[in-house]
Amino acid sequence: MIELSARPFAFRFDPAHTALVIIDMQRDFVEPGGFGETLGNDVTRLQAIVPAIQRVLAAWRAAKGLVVHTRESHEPDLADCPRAKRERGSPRLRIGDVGPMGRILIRGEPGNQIIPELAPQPGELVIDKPGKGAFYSTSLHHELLRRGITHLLLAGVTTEVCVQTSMREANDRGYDALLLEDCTESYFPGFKQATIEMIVAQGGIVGWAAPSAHLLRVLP
Ligand code: TIU
Repeated sequence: MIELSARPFAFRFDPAHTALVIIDMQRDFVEPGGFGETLGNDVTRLQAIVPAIQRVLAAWRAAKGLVVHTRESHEPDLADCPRAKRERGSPRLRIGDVGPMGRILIRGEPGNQIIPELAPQPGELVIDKPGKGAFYSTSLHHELLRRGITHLLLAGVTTEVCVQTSMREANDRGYDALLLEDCTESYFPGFKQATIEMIVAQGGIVGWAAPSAHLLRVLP
C-alpha cells in the first residue's frame, strides 16, 4: 500500500489495483478547430497541463500501472449522439460537421485522436465514450472489474464536465478516486477550483484531490 498526502485526507492505494484514467486529452478539446473551440472556448488554457500529465504518465508506466485513455466520440452515422446533444446551443460547427481536423467529435477523424504528446501505447485501454461520463454506455466498469481495479487516479479535461462526471460515476460504482489537480483544466478557471472543492468537501463526498507532485514523490 502507498499513502499519498491528499485532501480531505490521505489516499491509500495499491498500484496493482489502481488505474490512471486520462479523460479526453484529444485534439477536439486541446487544439484550435475542434469541438472545444467551436463551443466558443479558448483552448490554449488546456494545453498548459500537458507537461504535468506527461510526467505522471511516464512515472505510472514505469511503475507498471494500468493506463486508461478516454475519448469523447460518436459513430460516423451519429446513432449514439442524442438530438439534445447535437442541437444544444449555437456553435459554429455541430457534432458531425466537417471542421479543419475532420468531422467534429467523430471516431477515427484526426481531431478525435489523443494528442501526440500523450498517445496511448500498446496494452493501454482506450475507451470511446458517447457521453460526458466515462462509464456511461462504455465497457469501462467491466474492464476495470476484470483487472481487479479498485482505485483511480484521474487527469484530463475538462474538470467540471467530463472529468467530474466520470469521477461521480466512479464514486457511485464503488471506486476510490483521486483527482490530480494540476493534471486537469477547465475553459473556466473558477469552475476548476469549484469542482475540486466540491469533490473533497463533506469528508470527500466524491473523492480526493492532490497535486501530481505528491504522487510522483511516493511512486516506487
Ligand atoms: N465542453 C466541455 O467543457 N467539455 C466537453 O464537452 N467534454 C469534456 O469535458 N471532455
